[in-house]
Amino acid sequence: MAENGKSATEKVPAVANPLSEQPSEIASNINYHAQFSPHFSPFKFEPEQAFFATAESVRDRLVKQWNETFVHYHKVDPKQTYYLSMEYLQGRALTNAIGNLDIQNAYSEALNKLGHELEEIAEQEKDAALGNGGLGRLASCFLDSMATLNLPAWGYGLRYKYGLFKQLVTKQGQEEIAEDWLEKFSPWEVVRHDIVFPVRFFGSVEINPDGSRKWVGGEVVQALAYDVPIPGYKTKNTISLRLWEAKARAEDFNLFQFNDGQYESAAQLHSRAQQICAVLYPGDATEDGKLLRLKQQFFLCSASLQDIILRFKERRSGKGSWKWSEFPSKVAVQLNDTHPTLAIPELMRLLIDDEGLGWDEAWDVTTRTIAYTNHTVLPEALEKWSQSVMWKLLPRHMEIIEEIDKRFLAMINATRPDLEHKLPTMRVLDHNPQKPVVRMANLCVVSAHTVNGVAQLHSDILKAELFADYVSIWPTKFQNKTNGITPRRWLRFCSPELSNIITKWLKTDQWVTNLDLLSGLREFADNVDFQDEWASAKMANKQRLAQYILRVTGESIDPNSLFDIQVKRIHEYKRQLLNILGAIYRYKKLKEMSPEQRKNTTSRTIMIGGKAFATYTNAKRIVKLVNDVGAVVNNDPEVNSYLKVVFVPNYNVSVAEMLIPGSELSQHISTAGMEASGTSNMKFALNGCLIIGTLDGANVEIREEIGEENFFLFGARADEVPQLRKDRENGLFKPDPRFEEAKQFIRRGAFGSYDYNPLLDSLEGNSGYGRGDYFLVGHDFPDYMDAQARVDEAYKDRKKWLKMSILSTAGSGKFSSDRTIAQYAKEIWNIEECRVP
Ligand code: HBZ
Repeated sequence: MAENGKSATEKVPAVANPLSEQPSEIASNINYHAQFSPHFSPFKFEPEQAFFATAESVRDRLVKQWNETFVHYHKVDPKQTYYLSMEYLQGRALTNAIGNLDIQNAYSEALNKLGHELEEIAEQEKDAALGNGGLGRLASCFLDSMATLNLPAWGYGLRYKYGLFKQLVTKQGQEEIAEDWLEKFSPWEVVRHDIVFPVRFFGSVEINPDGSRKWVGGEVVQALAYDVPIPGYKTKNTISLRLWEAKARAEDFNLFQFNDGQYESAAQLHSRAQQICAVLYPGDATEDGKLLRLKQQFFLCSASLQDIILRFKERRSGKGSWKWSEFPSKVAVQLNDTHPTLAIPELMRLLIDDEGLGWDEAWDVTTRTIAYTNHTVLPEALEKWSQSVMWKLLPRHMEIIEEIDKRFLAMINATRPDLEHKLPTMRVLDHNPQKPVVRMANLCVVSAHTVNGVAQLHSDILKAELFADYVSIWPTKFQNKTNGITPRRWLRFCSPELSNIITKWLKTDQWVTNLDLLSGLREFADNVDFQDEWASAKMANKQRLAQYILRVTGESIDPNSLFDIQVKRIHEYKRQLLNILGAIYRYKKLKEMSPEQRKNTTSRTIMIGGKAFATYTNAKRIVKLVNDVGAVVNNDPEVNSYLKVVFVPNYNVSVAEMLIPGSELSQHISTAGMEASGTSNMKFALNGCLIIGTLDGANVEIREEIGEENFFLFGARADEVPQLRKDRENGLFKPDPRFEEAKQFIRRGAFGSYDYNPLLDSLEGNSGYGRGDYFLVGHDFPDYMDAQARVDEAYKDRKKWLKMSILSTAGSGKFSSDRTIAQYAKEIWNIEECRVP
């Protein structure tokens, strides 16, 4: 027996059938792993050891169906999609895997037999945070839907050693700590020692005697595959997320130098290779940082394409003779934003230089294979790479990009003289003499067969603005694919209480894979019994959240107050500043009220969470401001039973799974036209949380679906924003007195002595860098406060609020990533279900 009396037992456990669903057999399989897949000292079986042994026992089942999926796809040889993304925000995998395998109860019981609770064991797992925010989490939701829909599809990414940093919040504000998610190891990944591809950097281009070209020299790094299984919900299909790790070759270690005592230079190539996958997005302020980021991007593209081509050849050669022109009928490659754009010239290079195709044939194959998703219209996020850096790192690819640019130019000159004057902004290469760059978005638009935005408004803006000039050339190239979220992680597993009620009243659990069925809840929206059950499930989730907040912040919050949450990356366009200025105004008014007057207000707990990019000064000031406001408000005995302001530290996928089910109001308040879609808005609405928001991104469609009377709308519309900015420049903006009052309160030191003037100054003046209120906080403030007043009123009417909450969930069916992925499959990839028998 272990010291704590919990098993793993000293007896040799009976070798259980690893696929049995009997709790006792599962328990012995967990025991078996604790003993025979040892990672710790023997007979230790604390929650941490129990987690790893449990995960390994779950992996046993996954491996079986994973292999079957692979074999089946190989045999059927369907057209397959490859999702290329520099980011995946997977979060934890245990609860999700057990849930998708539909063996929750058996595992719960098995762990009880071993003296543990499943929930506690699941909390031992570290989040896999190989992404920054929405774009990375979207990729992970998509994988879940691809598997659930039995689609032949895989993800490709990088195996960063350090993912997104851990956020520590102190009196000084945010501090970033490296987070080593592999510190112990990940029980989910399987290293494929047989899957290794060389990836070249630098070097030069040689011309062969026959005139063909060859990229030679430079440095070569090995890409080694690590696979993570992605199980579908209640299906055998289990797909792969293949993450590449960079390794130097043994012969790159200079033994001679090492023996000579030159240890560092002996291992130079090894340490250079290790840098490639060391961190998610190294800061790109320095030249070195830029080069490393570009190396990462190319590393992902080259390794993935070599793998895809090899698989294509293997599968085709089993079927007799084949032609390269068939490649696009077997392979679809989706670029998650421009980060993997180098897949375009790399596929061209592999086809032309290695496979001997002519330009036209290679171009035809490439353009029919590749599709591109845009996730932002913010100019600073549109990738541009210096041509000189590109020539240095990827000389052959620059030749190919020049040729693509040249042919695009020739095509416009020959067929569209009316567009000639637009060429300076339409071309792939920007020949600005100061700093010539490659515009990655333009390269994608010119080369991809389909370009899509991620919500209707965003796709409309792409067509009307960013890519307007291309639309008349390729009118059918541009599509919309409104984002979605997986209903498994974001309702079924994160809120079992609410899920059970939904299943009970709908008399089916089919909604988990057919989310449109939630509309069936509408007929119960006024039913008192249903409302009571709904309210008690929400209350249970609020209590769980309150305990969590107490544990991580020391702040005790009242589950009877309105839980108001804004969690997302901290960015000026997302306007956390609008939220906190509203909270400050609320605090000031509460202070001015008599105790009697306060009793008539709606008690609120405002929670704000999110990470600021390490070098984004204003974002870090916002984090600090929220904390400083919390410190004052929460310790003010006059008001703190009516208002609390809490900064939730280290917001990540697992924290979201705790916050969202306990939320009642959530804020999605970006300046209209700036948030491409948003996806947390969908998660909140799905969990019966009401939204206060602008007409931006997917908010527009959420409001349409759940009904405008169930959405607290405020603020300028996207089409008004340019004129409002101009008016402001012309001195026509008249600030609301409430807005001035809130800012003055901070400036006068109500929240401590930290100098918030530079942050507040960004809201002043009519124009100028970091001034002139580019994000229209001042313009939208009065409308925002009015919408907040409507929230307070609505919350006082319990029945009305519950009805709105139910209708939010009932109207969320459209936002399942199953719907999004089914649309990609049909309208972009042209792939079909391939179910493992
Ligand atoms: O992609 C987000 C959008 O802001 C959000 O509106 C949308 O819902 C989501 C999914 O489509 N974009 C990002 O998350 N973008 C990044 O994380 C990013 C990462 C590296 C960059 C630029 C952007 O260099």
